[in-house]
Amino acid sequence: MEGPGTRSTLEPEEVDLFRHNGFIKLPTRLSADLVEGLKAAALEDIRNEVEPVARRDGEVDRISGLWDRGGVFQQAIACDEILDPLESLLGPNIEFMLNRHNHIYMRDRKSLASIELHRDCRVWSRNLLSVLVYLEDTHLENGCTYVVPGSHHLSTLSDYAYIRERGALSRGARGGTPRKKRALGRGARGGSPREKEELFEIAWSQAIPLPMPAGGLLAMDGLLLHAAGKNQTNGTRMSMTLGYHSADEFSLPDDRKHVLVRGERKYGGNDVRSMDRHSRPGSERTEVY
Ligand SMILES: O=C(O)CCC(=O)C(=O)O
Repeated sequence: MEGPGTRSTLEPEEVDLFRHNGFIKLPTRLSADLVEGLKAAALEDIRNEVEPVARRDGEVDRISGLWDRGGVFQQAIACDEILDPLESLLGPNIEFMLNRHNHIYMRDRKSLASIELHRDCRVWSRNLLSVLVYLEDTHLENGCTYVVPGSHHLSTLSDYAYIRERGALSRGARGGTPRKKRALGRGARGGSPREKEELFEIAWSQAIPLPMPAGGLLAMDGLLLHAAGKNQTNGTRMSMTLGYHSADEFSLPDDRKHVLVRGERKYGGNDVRSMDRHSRPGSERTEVY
């Protein structure tokens, strides 16, 4: 039987598991050289505070805008180890998102980033595929990722604000800044404080930890509830978060928030003037369905 790293595409069973559970550990891994290159480049940009960055207590703990940093970052974002298995989930045409994720976190004991359960997008109609790239071994002690399997199917969580709100409250209690309250989706369960508490407890009680090796790759449905664990060691826990979409028939050729990293864009919206079965021979018209 093939081991991890020897197969580059997903088996149909893995695609089914992804759809069912909302996540899949990819069979590929980044090479040790690429991981070391990424860590070195990230640490240098952190040291030199190369913008855009996020800070905690005045210290840089996240570098953003990875694609625009070029070099080893772009190499990793568009590498075969990520895009080959992604083709099994997204098809042959793949775009990288510049306006979601596109960052590297360096988490230490003090880090509170993404430790609340959250979704990476709010509704299913414009979902994304998140890929977590681990630059160090992650385990229970240094805060591996937690996921709630199947939670991407939960329509009652159509607005995850209550989960975040509850998380923000607990974060506030520990001295952080509570997030601004957001309105719940119409008809969503979890309106009362008690219901919010219940949903939060249910979600966390079903969360499972996913230890991953350095270079390991985790693909998640953007609606899956997940969180980073808390780093309880004196070391760091570095990971890169990337977002991908299919380049589908609605993808605009001049979209400046997405970069085509594999295949092609073939725009097929109804505003394209074309001859088709609805048109009279010799005439052109815009089809609107
Ligand atoms: O690093 C993790 O385990 C989760 C990261 C995450 O949720 C994010 O970057 O949005």
